[in-house]
Amino acid sequence: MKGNSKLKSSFHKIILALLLTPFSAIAEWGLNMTQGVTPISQEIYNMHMVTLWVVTVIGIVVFSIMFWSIFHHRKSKGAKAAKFSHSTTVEIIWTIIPLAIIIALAIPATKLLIKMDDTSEAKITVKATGIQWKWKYDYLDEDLTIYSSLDEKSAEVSQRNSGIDPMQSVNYLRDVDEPIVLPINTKIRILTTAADVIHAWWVPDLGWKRDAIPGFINDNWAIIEKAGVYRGQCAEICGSGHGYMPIVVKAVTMDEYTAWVSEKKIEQEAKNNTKDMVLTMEEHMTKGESVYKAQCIACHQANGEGVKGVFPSIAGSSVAIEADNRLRHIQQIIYGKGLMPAFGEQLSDVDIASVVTFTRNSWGNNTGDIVQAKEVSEARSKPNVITAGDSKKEKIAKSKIDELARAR
Ligand code: HEC
Ligand SMILES: [Cu+2]
Repeated sequence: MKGNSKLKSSFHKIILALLLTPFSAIAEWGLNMTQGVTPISQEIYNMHMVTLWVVTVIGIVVFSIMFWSIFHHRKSKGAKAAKFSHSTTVEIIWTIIPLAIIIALAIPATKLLIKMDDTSEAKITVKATGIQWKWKYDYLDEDLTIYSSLDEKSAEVSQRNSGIDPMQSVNYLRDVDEPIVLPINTKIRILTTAADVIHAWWVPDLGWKRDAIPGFINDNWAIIEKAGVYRGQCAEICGSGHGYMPIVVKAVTMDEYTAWVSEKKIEQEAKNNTKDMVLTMEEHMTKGESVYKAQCIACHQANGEGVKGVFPSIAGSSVAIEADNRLRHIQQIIYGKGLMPAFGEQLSDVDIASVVTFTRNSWGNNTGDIVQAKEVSEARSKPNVITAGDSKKEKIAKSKIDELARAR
């Protein structure tokens, strides 16, 4: 008896504590949808809240009637069950009322959807291309392209046995090396597509998510009303690096945006003109390591050993050791191969020279080779030795099939 009342009083305390919990504390749990920073995201939020209240009221009404009926017409009170089975009036009522509620909700929701779809009169258009595993942004009005990859810190922490606690790493897997910079209070159209598999571009604060599908272009728009940094991620399982391609939008004033664009254009210009740079071994190793950490670590791992059966080891790979394979090695980075994406557009001649030099002289690959930017620049205009080998193989395979067919 005594134990029971104790239990009861502690139960009461819990209920009381829950009731007294200030709303601000509940908000901190982050259970609700974000309001975001665009007019559309705010409207989506409002629509969501209206719907939430409507279903809450319906829930309360329906369950109240149900529980009241169960309680007041219980057997112990001598209730006798009614014998009727159909009531046309009741059926009409319980069809009409929900239908009216649904229509009442569908009208504003449809209006909002149509508004979301209207990308006309955008001042700036950015094309976001999902690539395993990074984002490429083309500023179509500016002739500017940037690549946005996982930041070096997250890439390092994500390595097995990195010895760093991810919980202690600020913005772990939520940060990139090059955020997409956009001006505030400007209608921006964002096109989404992909180069390899299906990705999805999602920044919750902008209120929407769009699939990025190879061969298709989807579009959406945003007017960001508040300057700040907004984080998102790829929202479509796109392979083992799916969790390693975050999105970071940096919203700034129009002036800051214009300044950023011209700065990036100068950088881009400089990047396209590195073929005459000559670095020492030491400089190549430092630069190469940082390129490697930013671009290659997700697949080939920090120790260069890759992931067995998926991503080959560069440590000890004939491509990265043998003198005859220098061109193949360089072109592998330029053109990619199979699951390995092409880096030719993203990386400058000197970046590729450094990462090739670095991988030819790390993890026991002690070739002593130095590859300079000029060699990379020349490799770009030489025939692709990688696909050349492949088509030969294809031909051999085909002739073999022919041979087998003839033998039959
Ligand atoms: C998305 C994953 C991925 C990324 C990122 C990646 N690679 Fe690869 N890499 C591969 C795959 C897969 C292969 C094997 C390709 C094949 O032979 O079909 C490969 C092969 C190689 C090879 C040849 C190894 C061999 O023995 O065949 C080298 C060298 C190489 N990559 C270097 C790099 C460098 C340098 C970078 C960074 C600039 C890089 N890779 C980025 C997936 C990746
Ligand atoms: Cu993806």
